[in-house]
Parts: sequence; structure tokens; C-alpha cells
Amino acid sequence: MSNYDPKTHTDVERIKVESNYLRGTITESLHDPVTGAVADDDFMLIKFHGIYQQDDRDLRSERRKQKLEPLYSFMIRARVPGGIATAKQYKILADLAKQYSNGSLRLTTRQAFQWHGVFKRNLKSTIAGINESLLDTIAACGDVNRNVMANPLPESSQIHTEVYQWAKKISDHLLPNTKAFHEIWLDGKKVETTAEPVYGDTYLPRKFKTAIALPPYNDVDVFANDLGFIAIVEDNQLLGFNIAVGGGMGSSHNDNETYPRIADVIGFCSLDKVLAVSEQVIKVQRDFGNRRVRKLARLKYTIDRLGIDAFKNKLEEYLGFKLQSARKFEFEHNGDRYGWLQTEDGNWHVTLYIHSGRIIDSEASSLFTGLVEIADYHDGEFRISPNQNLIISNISPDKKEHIEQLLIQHNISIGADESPSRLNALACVAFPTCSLAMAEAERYLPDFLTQFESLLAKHNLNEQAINIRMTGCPNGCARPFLGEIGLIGKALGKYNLYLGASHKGVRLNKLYRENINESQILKELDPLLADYASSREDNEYFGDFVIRKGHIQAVVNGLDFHP
Ligand code: SRM
Ligand code: SF4
Repeated sequence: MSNYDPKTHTDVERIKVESNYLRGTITESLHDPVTGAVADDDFMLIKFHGIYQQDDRDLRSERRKQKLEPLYSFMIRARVPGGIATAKQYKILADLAKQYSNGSLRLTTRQAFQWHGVFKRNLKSTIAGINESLLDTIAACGDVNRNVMANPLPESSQIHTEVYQWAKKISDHLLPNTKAFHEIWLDGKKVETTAEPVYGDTYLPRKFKTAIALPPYNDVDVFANDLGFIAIVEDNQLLGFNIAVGGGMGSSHNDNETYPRIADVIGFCSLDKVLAVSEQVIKVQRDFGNRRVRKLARLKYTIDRLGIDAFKNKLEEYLGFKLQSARKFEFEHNGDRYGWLQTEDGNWHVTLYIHSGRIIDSEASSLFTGLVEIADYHDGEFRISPNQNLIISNISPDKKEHIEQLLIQHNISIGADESPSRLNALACVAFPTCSLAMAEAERYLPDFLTQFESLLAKHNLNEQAINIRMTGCPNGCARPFLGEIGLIGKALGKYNLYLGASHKGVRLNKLYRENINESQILKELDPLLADYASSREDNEYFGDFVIRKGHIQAVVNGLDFHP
């Protein structure tokens, strides 16, 4: 039975239902030589295959003047559960970037790899190459469950391995059933799809995100996810997971119907119930999510519409059993730890600082080339952190020295020379590739941080880590509403300033000043930092301080986000 109602549902629902399980006319679009773009409906469908059509926004007006169509190209996102790739895989992915994209690889805030600037004629070869590495792009985007995040820290290795395996299992379990991907991109045999057992023919009303956190680390920002699993460990044994539902960051400026929301913890499930819980949460959202208004379609709105208790009851009805009471847990922070670390097995791991996850050669560092050389030599893994950094993991003791030398030779940072605030800062991609950007983020953050560091120095706060998260729009791709300082693009050079999220990712921030430029932002922060420097308590984070001192109200419930 289809969920589709042509009278009330959005056009995206029509596109999905008419797509023959995500096939649409993608193959025809790929062969159309007249344009660098794909057909309108395929624009939406390719997302389910891990691909976004974009155009270079730096060149838009020039091309318009020349009466040319925009310079279309595609962003491809791989599905990398838990962010783990082998060095061998990394090498393949980097080679593909060199051959087909703009020469960079991008690590995302959800532990995935992205290629930008791939032209239509190169799409199939790139996707086939990714598949040859034994990774894929299926369901990396689209109205389905996306890349499942997990804590990539090697310290807690045995539990980490288990948690990672759960990320992979959940990710695989929730993959769409359709074979469209293999047919279109890998010239696979045509196999008719007759059903999508989990999703149905209209898939989900909106994207769906899952993460697993391993306390005390909340680097995955588990409460920003539609579905979060929080590992409960006793006597070094993984017992199961607390379940958190209804997180999300996306919102629109000046639209109080939309808001970021922290997920609610609704119970605990043992390991044998994890897949059932993930599947049934999806099914409740599939059946009760809003298909009439896309901007209100995420699970967080479904939950607030139904009420959390009614949602939980519905979920238990779908599950056929009751969830156990949530267990105790405690998060310490949501950032990364940099530099070298040795685990009990004798292996080494090094967390690199990668500015906004962009792996590219520049004047400052031959990062791209250096990582390829390391990948050639290394036989362990490359793990992507949820904060856009890279961990070269499982380096055997005899290989450490050479890898260390390569890092130095290519001027690749392990965070030693960066300020704590820079190390904690995140920015989304924004210009020039993101079609939704209203202001710069990745390209502007380094300059902003230089100004901010001067301000910190003025108040003797250089050693204090303050989470700054900047995005080019309120969709929230760098989880800016969980930043102690959130800067969210309003227009070119103008940002809304948000304050008061916690360092642990358990409280949202709130609007402090609207539509201000760099000098105004610094002017607003100056007295707050002065106050912080003089009257903070021991170990008090900036986000907690501004709330204690009444500079801004605490927001733990998304419904209180707007004034
Ligand atoms: Fe995002 C849309 C980039 C993580 C919320 N996001 C986009 C698009 C695809 C723009 C578009 O739709 O045309 C951006 C592509 C830019 C580019 O050129 O690469 C984009 N999002 C990213 C990445 C690459 C940001 C980064 O700097 O790393 C992240 C890729 C993650 C991944 O590997 O899957 C990314 N996006 C997020 C997150 C963070 C997270 O999930 O932890 C969020 C907030 C959490 C959430 O989903 O609520 C996020 N992205 C959005 C939204 C708002 C969704 C909503 O509920 O309203 C959009 C817009 C949309 O879906 O319509 C969006
Ligand atoms: Fe684009 Fe906005 Fe996401 Fe930044 S937050 S990548 S500008 S959609």
C-alpha cells in the first residue's frame, strides 16, 4: 500500500512514487549531451544515489552575462558507516578526486567523504571507482536513513569495534532494497523491484539520520540525530543502548514553525533489539511524518505534533514490546582530541587537524599529496571524525617514525600549533558549491578565527576552548545550534550570532544578535569575553557561563528556541 496522496502531498512525493524505485530517467539524463545538468525530477532522485547537482556560484553571474547555462557539476558523497576506511580504500578515493573532482576530498560532519566538481560525463566512472574500493554512495543522501555515525576513537578499542559494527549493521539493515543503483551506475543486471519492505514506494517524508555515541564522548553529537543510540557499557561489556529520538538542526530564518531540536531519550534496548528499534522508528516516521509540508517533515516535527509519549506508545506498538527504562550515562564533550596516542595493543593513532575537513594541497601544506603518500605506506585505517578531522589509525610501532616524518615533511597539522578554539571550530561547505548558502563558512572561518583569537588574547583566554560553529545558512550542516558560539549566515558578510550551547552537545544555543558583520560580532563578544575572563568559575565553559550570568536563556527544548 502506498503512502502517496496526490491531492495533498508535495511534488517530491510524486517524483518518488513515479520513479520506479529511484530509477526515474537518470540513465537518459546522463546521456543527454545538450546540458551539464540532469532532468528536473532526476535532480531529486540522484540524491538517493549519493549525488547532488550543483553549480559553481562564484561563476554564476559571469556565465549568465555570457548567456551560458550555469557551470553544472556534481557533489558525490560516499556512505562510510562509522567513518572508517582502510588506507588502501583511501588511496583509491584520493585518486578519484585527483582524476575527476576539483582535486580535493572533503571530510564531512557525518564522517563521510565528498567529491565536489565532478562533471556529468565523469559521474559513472567516479561512482564505479568508489564501488571498486568496496565503499558505495547508496543512501548517502535522499529521504532514507543516511550514513550511520559512530565514535571513531581507538582508545576504547574492543567496545569501539563493537559499536562500529553496530553502525555498519544498522546502516546495512536500513539500506533501500531497490537495485536501481547497480543498474544505473554499475551496469548491473536489470532486476525489477517489487517492494521496499522498510520504506515503501515513497520512502521517508524526509532525510533520516542515525548516530551511535559511546559515553563519555559525544563527538557524534548524538542529540542532533533523528535517531541516536547511546552505548551503555558495564564492566567493559556493551549491554545495549539508550534510545534518543527527534534531534535535528535544520530551520529557516524568520520562520518559527521550524526549529532545531535536541533528541529525547525514551528508553533502553538490549543488543538483540537494536535493529528492530531502528527499523520501527523509521516505520513510524514513514507512516506519520508530514508529506504535505517538506520543511516540517523531519521526525522532530512528527514527535512534537504527536507528543513524545504518544510517539513512544506508537513505537512500542510497532515493536510489539515495551522499551526498558533509560540507563544512566554522562557525556564530557563533543570535540576531538588531537595528536598521537598508543593503545594497549601497542599500535599508534594520530588525529590530524584538517581545516573544515578539506583535504587539498595549499601553500601552507601539501596535505592531499602527503596523505596519499601515507596511504601508500600505511596498512591500517583512515578514520573520519564527526568533527571533519582525520585519524590515521592502527599504525604499527615500526611504521610510526616514517609516518611522523611524512606528516612533518608535508606540514600536516596534528593540532599542536593551533589554538583550542580553532581546533574545536566547525564550518560547513557553503560557497561556492552549496546552492543554499547565504554567506561564506568554510572559506571565511580561518580569517574569522584569527580575529577571534586576538580577542581571546586580549582577555587572556587563549588557552580556553570555545566551540564556534559557523554555517552559511540555518540548515545547520556544521551543527551550529550546538555551538557555544553559533554564527549562521544571513547574507554575504552577515551572520546571526547565537550563544549558550553546552560543550557536551546537550543544550541548544539561542539567538543573541541578528544580521551583523564581523566587526559587530567581535564588538558583541568583547564584553562577554571580558566578563567571562573575570568572573567564570573553575572549569566553567563559555556556553554555561553566558547562561549562568543571564546573558542568554538556556534552551533544552527545541520549542523554546525562538524568543
Ligand atoms: Fe547538510 C543540505 C552539506 C551535514 C542539515 N547539506 C545540504 C546540502 C546537500 C545542500 C543542498 O541540499 O543542496 C549541502 C551540500 C554542500 C556541499 O557543497 O557539499 C550540505 N551537510 C553538508 C555537509 C557536507 C557539511 C559539512 O561541512 O560537512 C555534511 C554532510 C554530512 C554527510 O556526510 O551526510 C552535512 N546537514 C548536515 C548536518 C549535520 C549532521 O547531520 O550531523 C545537518 C544538521 C542535522 C540535521 O539534519 O538536522 C544538515 N543539510 C541539512 C539541511 C536541513 C535539513 C532540515 O531538517 O531542514 C539541508 C537542506 C535540506 O535538507 O533541505 C542540508
Ligand atoms: Fe549549505 Fe547551509 Fe548546509 Fe552550509 S548549512 S552546507 S550553507 S545547506
